[in-house]
Amino acid sequence: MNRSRQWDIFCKVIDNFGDIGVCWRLAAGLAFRGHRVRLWVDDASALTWMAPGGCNNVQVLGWTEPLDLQGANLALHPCEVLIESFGCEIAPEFIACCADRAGASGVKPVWINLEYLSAEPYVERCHALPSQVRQGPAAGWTKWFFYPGFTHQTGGLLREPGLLERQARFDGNAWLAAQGIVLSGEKRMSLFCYEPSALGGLLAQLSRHGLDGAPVRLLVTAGRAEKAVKNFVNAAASLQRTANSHGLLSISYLPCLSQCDFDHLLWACDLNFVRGEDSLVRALWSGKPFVWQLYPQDDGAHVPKLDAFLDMLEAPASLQQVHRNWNSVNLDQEPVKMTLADLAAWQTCAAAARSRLMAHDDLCSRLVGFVAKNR
Ligand code: TRH
Repeated sequence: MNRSRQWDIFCKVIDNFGDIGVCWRLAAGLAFRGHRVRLWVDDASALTWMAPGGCNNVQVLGWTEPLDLQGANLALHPCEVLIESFGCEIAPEFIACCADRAGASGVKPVWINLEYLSAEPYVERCHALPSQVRQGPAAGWTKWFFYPGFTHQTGGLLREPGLLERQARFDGNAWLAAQGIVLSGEKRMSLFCYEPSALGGLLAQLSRHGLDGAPVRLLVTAGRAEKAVKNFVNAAASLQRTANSHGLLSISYLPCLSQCDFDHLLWACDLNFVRGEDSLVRALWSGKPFVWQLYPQDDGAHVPKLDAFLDMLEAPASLQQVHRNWNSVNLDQEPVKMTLADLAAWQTCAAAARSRLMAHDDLCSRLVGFVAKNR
């Protein structure tokens, strides 16, 4: 039985919502398992809509410079596990304070370096490797690399208990109606993306043909996706009909949703476009067909990352092609025309991937076990 511990998670919001999205989900997951968490974040503003209800036993603290250590009550609740998310470099005054306490008690916190998610082979090689801290007040301590991933030999994926039961009780039509979205038999697609160059082609295709002739309602998330869609709609007269729902494509723009409602959106749709890291995992757990846009890297590192993911997913050829198109790989290819038969094949693929991945322990459980072993 793993005992309750005090965790300190450090998060720097670089851009987008993935950093805070993952750290919040991790913090809430640990709290749910009976742990106490201090989440230090330099910009907590997204939590007002992502997690409006907060979470018992998660204390959100500003990552100010210098850090306000008084408010954290480290004397009463000393840090037992330290999480450095995505190479954010924990505040040195916090390390110094931990080192002071460790000197007095003889017990060092377990220091975890939480990395990005990938299905590439290096993840299994690098997961759980130690690295010696060479300088500063924590010289001689060990940092452990913890890589999320899709196999038993990695850190796993974030997944809360009771997810499938919650989904089984969910009523998509009622949820959409509560958002003010009333449908009349359209296929539903959600859109969470950056600015894919294939977006204009997708909108044109949907407005001309719908999905294989079936009308489509596109549910566009707030922020970059909304802006990208509006740019195309404003520039193309043929797309302006989407605003008043007269064509085969109609569009609804959504407000920022809580993480919980973001799941509801994915569950309510027939096809989901997701991006980054955390929404990809949620799309996998939804068991619905999805298309993933990776965070584009200047050096092209997202291309092998995409290939490894599609292999893991056992994606059929049409799904591979739509992913390559959506991520601007193989630009010489024709934009994919999606058919209802494709959607059915993608559904089979998504359901199979979900059941394979569900058989693995989730990331929080593996992390808690890892910490117990390495203390
Ligand atoms: O926002 P992202 O693009 O974040 C990315 C990735 O994390 C990537 O790894 C990183 O390198 C890059 O940023 C800089 O996508 P991601 O990871 O899916 O995070 C989005 C979070 O926002 C996720 O927790 C879901 C949440 N969300 C809501 O809660 N409500 C919403 O309405 C929307 C659109 C998203």
